[in-house]
Amino acid sequence: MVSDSELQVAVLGLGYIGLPTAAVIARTGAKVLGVDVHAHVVDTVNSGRVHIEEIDLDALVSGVVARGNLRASLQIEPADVFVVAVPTPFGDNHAPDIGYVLKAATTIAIVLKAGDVVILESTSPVGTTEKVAELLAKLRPDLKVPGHCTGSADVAIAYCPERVLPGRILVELIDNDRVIGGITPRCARKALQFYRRFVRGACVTTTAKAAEMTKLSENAFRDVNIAFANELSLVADQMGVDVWEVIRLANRHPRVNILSPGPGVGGHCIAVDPWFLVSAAPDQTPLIRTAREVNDGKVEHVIARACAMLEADPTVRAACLGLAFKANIDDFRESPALKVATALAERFGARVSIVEPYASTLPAAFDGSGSALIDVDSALESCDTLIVLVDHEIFRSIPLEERVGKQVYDTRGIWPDQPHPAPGEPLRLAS
Ligand code: SAJ
Repeated sequence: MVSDSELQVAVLGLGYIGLPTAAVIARTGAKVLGVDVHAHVVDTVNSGRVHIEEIDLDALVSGVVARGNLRASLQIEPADVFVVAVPTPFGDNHAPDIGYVLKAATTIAIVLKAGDVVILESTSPVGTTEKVAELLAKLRPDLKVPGHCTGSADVAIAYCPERVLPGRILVELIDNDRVIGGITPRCARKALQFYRRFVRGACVTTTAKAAEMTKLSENAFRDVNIAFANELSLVADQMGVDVWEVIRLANRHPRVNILSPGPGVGGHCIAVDPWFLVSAAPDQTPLIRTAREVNDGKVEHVIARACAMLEADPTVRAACLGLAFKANIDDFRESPALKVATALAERFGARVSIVEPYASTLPAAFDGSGSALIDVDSALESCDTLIVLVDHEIFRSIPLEERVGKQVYDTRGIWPDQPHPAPGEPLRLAS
């Protein structure tokens, strides 16, 4: 393969995965072109700025853009390696929609040449990489495409799922192990050479299908385990037991590691990807489907519980703490906290205030509700009920003396020192 400074890479999709990936590759000295369909994303990146919040990403992007190693465009250009990081949402009946992936492949086909490597990183249903190969073979009959030719193929096609955690993306892009699945073993080896340029973790090769299923299995594993914790929180509440204490104690067992209950599962991965397995094999996935239903059901449970608190006393003024889908990030996609807060705002209007340090204005879903965005200090002064929906660090650090006399519904278990409820008094609900 060519040297770092000569390598041309095109990253299709400059979102939460594509932009950090493009910037990390650009830092190795490669010339990276980020391709996106949104003009404002292209303009923002070309001016050295970022359109998403991620630790240290702004400095990295501004540096690689200033050095001329990263630029963005609406148009594809020839490259040696193409990395596809576009969304794969689900449509009706939770069926995955790989339309953006196929569109990206169609775009790549315009400039694809012998020797190029095409890598799909988007979370995808099993068999998607083969569909990409099939499409490229159809669009470029002049090239020998792996799986669709005899002898050595002209191009390599592989699947390598991203595995990074929002908030730690730049660290995990380098340190995490990568699973690289080729349409053929040769494809996997070509892609492996590329990842070795910037990945410190181990790079393990396999087939494209096994790599696709590995990614889905990782997120389904987490979803099932969170569902277990969420189910326990309902049981514990029913029994009048503190679920957080039970989990802390159970986790002292050397082979038990229960995750944390919460108001439901959000984000664009764990709440979505397990459906790709369910939709492909509905009869074989009762556990994975039920876990999804338990986690989605938890949001409804929290809404009902919080509504009951506000209905029980019309003088109650509540603050919803957090809108993000998890702690210390500004990402509200599929956020259970957002769902709970908007449901409460819609129903109780100005009696419900919102605290979200990662937002400068309330999302449009609150328009016309009468709810206001306030800061932590105002919430502690003006609200007698605190509904914890996100475990942001700033909420965790509110000391007990500032919570005295307040009714607390802590769906994240951030305040272990919160007094246990007096009989009949719902001071510390977990679920
Ligand atoms: N959550 C709980 N309890 C827990 C852990 C998480 O309620 O004990 C909730 C979070 O609050 C959040 C949701 O689950 O609403 C998902 O958060 P997360 O931190 O578990 O995962 P994501 O969506 O940020 O990132 C996941 C990661 N996958 C796994 O850990 C297996 C990440 O490594 C993947 O790269 C990412 O999905 C992805 O893009 O697929």
